[in-house]
Formats: sequence, structure tokens, C-alpha cells
Amino acid sequence: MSDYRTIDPAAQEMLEIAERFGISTQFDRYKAQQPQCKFGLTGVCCKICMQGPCRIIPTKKGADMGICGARDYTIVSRNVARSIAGGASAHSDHGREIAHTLLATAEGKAPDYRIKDSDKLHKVAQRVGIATQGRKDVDIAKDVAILALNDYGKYTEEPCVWLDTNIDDERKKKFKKTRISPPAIDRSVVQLFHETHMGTDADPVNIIFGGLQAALSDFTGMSLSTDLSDILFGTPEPVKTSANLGTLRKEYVNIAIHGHNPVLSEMIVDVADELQEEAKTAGASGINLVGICCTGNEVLMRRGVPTATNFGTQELAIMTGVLDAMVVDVQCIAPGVQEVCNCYHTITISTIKFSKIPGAAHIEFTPATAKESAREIIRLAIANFGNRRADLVHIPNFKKNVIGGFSVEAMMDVFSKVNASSPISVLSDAIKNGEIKGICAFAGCNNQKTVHDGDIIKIAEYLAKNDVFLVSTGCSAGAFAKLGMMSPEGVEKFAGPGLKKVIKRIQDAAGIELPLVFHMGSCVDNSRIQQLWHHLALDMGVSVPQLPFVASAPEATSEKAVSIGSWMAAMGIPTHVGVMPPLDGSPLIFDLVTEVARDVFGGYFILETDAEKGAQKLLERLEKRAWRLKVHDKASEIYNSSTNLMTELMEG
Ligand code: BF8
Ligand code: SF4
Repeated sequence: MSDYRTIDPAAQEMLEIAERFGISTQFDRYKAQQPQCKFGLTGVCCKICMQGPCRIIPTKKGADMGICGARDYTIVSRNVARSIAGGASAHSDHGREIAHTLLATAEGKAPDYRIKDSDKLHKVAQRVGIATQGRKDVDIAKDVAILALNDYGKYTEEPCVWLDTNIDDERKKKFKKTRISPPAIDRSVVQLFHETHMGTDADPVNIIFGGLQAALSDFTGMSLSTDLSDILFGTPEPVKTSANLGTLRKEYVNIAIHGHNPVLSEMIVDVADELQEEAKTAGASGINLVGICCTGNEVLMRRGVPTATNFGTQELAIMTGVLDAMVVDVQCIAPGVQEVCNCYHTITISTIKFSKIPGAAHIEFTPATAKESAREIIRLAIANFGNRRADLVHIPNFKKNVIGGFSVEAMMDVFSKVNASSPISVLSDAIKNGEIKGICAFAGCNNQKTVHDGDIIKIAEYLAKNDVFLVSTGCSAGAFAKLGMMSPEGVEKFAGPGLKKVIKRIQDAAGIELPLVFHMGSCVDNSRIQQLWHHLALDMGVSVPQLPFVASAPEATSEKAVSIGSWMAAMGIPTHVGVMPPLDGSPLIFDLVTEVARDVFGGYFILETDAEKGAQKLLERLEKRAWRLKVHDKASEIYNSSTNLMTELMEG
């Protein structure tokens, strides 16, 4: 096959098998969908009322508006805003599940869970203003969980706690002034659906600001999700593991855990340990767990479970013929997995009441009966081991070493070996002395509109060579893990001289091997990336829009990616997206998110589908911000004035 649509060698091998057997994958279905509708692609199709769909044709008299009179900018902004609402719903509902589990744990109603990280519980409680002195962990945890749940539905107007306690004063003022601080998570999502209902808001700027309010809700839900997951399951620490399809093992019962919420996957990992003997009785050497998508990231970070693959290639894991079960919960599970299961012995097991796939087995999972359900799920996989067809077994001999587990706490712990009194200064000093040009966070998905994993790697290679410190989450992290960039070998191969010097310095002081790209977790853990820039900005005495910190989602796909990108921009981060979102049907909205946002928030979108140009633009932004910092530092030295004041008007 010459026209590979992935750069992952294991996936290339499996796609050849798919072609040979005539099995349909996302790669084939993308082709079958061509040409995609231009109205949809550019965002000018409206079907929010039953008079529609209305499509804007600027050159056709009368068709330059929808039937109700909505213009391109109203339709495009409404569609984008509704995507943000979708993303915020998914992330925040995931967070709500964790908060309920923490509450149930504290109340003794979820006996299979416990508070694993008391230290984090105390730190979070102190940050959000809950008393800890002389109190039992369960009592503190109960208050923390209730306060978190309060952020979803409080009826007062003060800012959400998980937003307000994570941002600096400058951003608080900015969000207040622009009126995008969400009153409550659920309310801002509901309000946005109201705002974008037929015949409500027609003002595109107003709609985009409503979208940003929901995007900040998205952040709020993600941030509390990360905090509460760490309390329940432990804050990640550096861990060695491996990634790619070569992590599947022929003699073992292979179970892929796929989806997002660690409330399920943590229990599967616990129970798999318990049931190793049962697997042996069934003729296997034991149980081998692997992760896919963000569940993969969660269990990699906390438990060192290998990652099999990411979003774009999830179906290919089944085609190895050795996957005995694919256990899924919520989000980013391609229904197409069941089509592939129909050709193999693999059982897909859905677990959540509102997330089922026709044809898949369903074993309901609830925190109250967690281990019981986890046992039932794993036993189904063990029972399926004997149903394999030897003639269909093909495991690509490809896997890479991974060092992951870099929560901000873990990073600071490692950095503290270089600078005990101020670990974060390891990064700020390296920026100030020019060893690194800044930091780029890679987030987001795979998208069939690009070569799978291709642009993620291409942009990272360019930035690493140019001495940019790299961190990552989500399916981008999956790409780096699978292709060897989350390993010490990655540092040797790709880091520029300055970046290599910094990583080696930390490595030598800490006495542990470090990767080129630091794995910071799943998509909800973009909140960890926010924490990193927040601490860095405080340490450098500047506000976020002055910080040499950029983000890139080369293969953004989901609604969650839209909401993450939107809050990142609102927080002051130039955010590159490598796939054109459906908004260029309105020049006004395009300018709003790429240009006007810079003046208002300091952060904005860089919409660039050419990876090389995208990489150059990201580097330019970093260099510009780093240069400005130096100029201001010099000036503030001469005139003895504050850097922050001097840079107030010089954002972006
Ligand atoms: O939340 S990166 S494809 S798996 S949306 Fe989904 Fe995108 Fe992957 Fe995780 Ni995030
Ligand atoms: Fe058409 Fe207006 Fe209805 Fe949208 S809301 S489908 S533009 S009539």
C-alpha cells in the first residue's frame, strides 16, 4: 500500500491486513465520505429549526441569509458555540461522576474506593478554602466533593471555585470585564443552548462570548476532575512503560480499556491483578491490560499500563486477533469498533447507561458495585480467550519505551533536585537565559483529514530541534508515546542543543531518565498544563499572555477539542489548530478568533493546516514573547519599574 494515511508503522501493517480482508476502518470511511459538503465544512449550514437546513450562498440573491434572516456570522458562531457546549458537557459530566464517587467514598457508600492521596486532598482543600486542621480525611473529602458539585449548579453569581482558585488576578479581572466568568457549569451550558436557539441571539460577538463562558465551564469541570481523580486514585509520578500495538501479548488474556473515566478503569486494573490465576486456569499466561485513548492516558499515568493506540487507530487493535475484550465507558469510542468485532472474536463491553453500542455486550458499572462489575467484565474476557482464531492472529512487532506520569507535582519534585527552593525556576531560568525558547503543549485528537499522527510528530520535531520544551496530553500524547518521543532516546534524537542541556541537567540532578515530551495525562488533564503555565507566569512575574507558552492541536477532532482550545485562548495562550474548524464560512468569525481575540484576551487561534507553517508560526510566537520579556526585563532594570505594568499593553 503506497498511500499510507498514517505514519505509525504498526498501524500501516494493520491497514494492509484490513485491506486484504476487506475490513472497513475509519481510514476507508473517510475516503467514502468524499467530497464532504462544503456548507458543513465552512460552518454555514444551519439546521437548528425545522425550516432548515438553510445554507448560505453569498453569491445567490436571497440565499445570503437563512429563511429566518440569520446571516453567515450568526450561523457560524451558533454552530461553534454549540460545539463548545458539547465539549463542556462531556468534560464536566466526567468531572461530576468523579465528584459523586468521592462523595460516596467519603460517606461509605462506595466501599471499593478509598482516598489514596491524602496530601493532595489537603492541598486542594486548602486552596478552595476548606478547613483541614484536626479533621479526618473523609470529612474533608466530603466537603471538597460537595463544594465541587456546587460549582455545577450554584444559584449565586460569584465565580466557580475551581476556576477562581486556579487563575491569577489579571485573568480574574479580564473575565469579569468581558463577562465570561461562568456562574455555574450546568447553567452556562444550558444558557448557551438557549442563547443559540432559533430567534434568540443573532449577534455573533455576543454568541462567541457566550461560547467562551461555557469554555471556562469546561475548564472548571476538567480542573476539578483532575484534582478529585488524584485524591481518589493518586497523583501521577514518573513511571516507565511502553506503547503501540506490540504491547499486546499472544499468550495472555488481552483487555483494552478505552474511553475516559478512571472511576471504571482504576477498578479494572485492581481486579485484573486479583484474577490473574483465573486467566491461567483458562490456559493463558495471565491478564495483559492495555489502554486506548484517554483511559489509556489515565492508567498509563497512574498505573504504568501500556498504551496500545490512540483514537484514529482504535479499530486496528481488534484486528490483531488477540484482543479478548474492549471495555469502554464514555467519549471517543468509534461505533465502528463493533463492525470489526463482528469479524473477530473480540467482545466490546460497554459499561455506562447512556453510552451503548448496538451489538456490543453491556455490563453496567456503578461506583457502588464497582469491583463486582469489574470482575464480571474481566471474567467475560477470560472466557473469551479460548474463542480466538489462530489464523487471524497478527501482532505488529512494534513498541516503544515510554516514561510518563508527569503531573505538575511530579514535575516539580523532579525539578526540585536542581532548584530545591523554587523548582519551577528550572523552566523560567532556562527561558530567561535562552536555553529554551518557551513551552509548547500538544493536545487533542487524531483526525482523518490529516495523515494519522503525522503532523503531531512533524511539528514536535521542528519545535524540539528549535529548543522548545514539550508537554502533551490526549491522543497527541498517544502519538508521542507510540512513536518513541516520550523516551530518553527521543531526547538524543530530536532535542536541540539548549533543550538537551536543560533535560540532561535535570536528569543528572534527579537521577532518573527523562523523555523528550513530558506526558501530562488525558484530555481533562489539560488542567495540569494550565497549572504549569499559571505557576510559570507567577514565578516570572508576568501575566499569562506575556508568557512564551503556546499550544497545538494538530489533529483536533472532537467538540471537547473546541472547548479546550477556546479556554486556552481566553486564558492568553496562542493556540494552533491543524485542521480547519467549520468557521471560515464567515470572514467575521475567522477574524474574531484569529485576530480580535488577541487584542481582547492576548490568546487567540492560529488556524494553519500546513504543519510546517504551523510549526513556524508557533515558534515565532514563542520567540516574540521571549524577546519581549527580555526587553521588558532590561527596561524594568533600568527604570526600576514593574515588568507587569510595562507589558500590560503588549500582549500576544
Ligand atoms: O478526550 S484527544 S480523540 S480520546 S477528545 Fe478523544 Fe480527542 Fe483523543 Fe480523550 Ni481528547
Ligand atoms: Fe434556517 Fe433560521 Fe431555522 Fe437556521 S434557525 S434552520 S437559518 S430558519
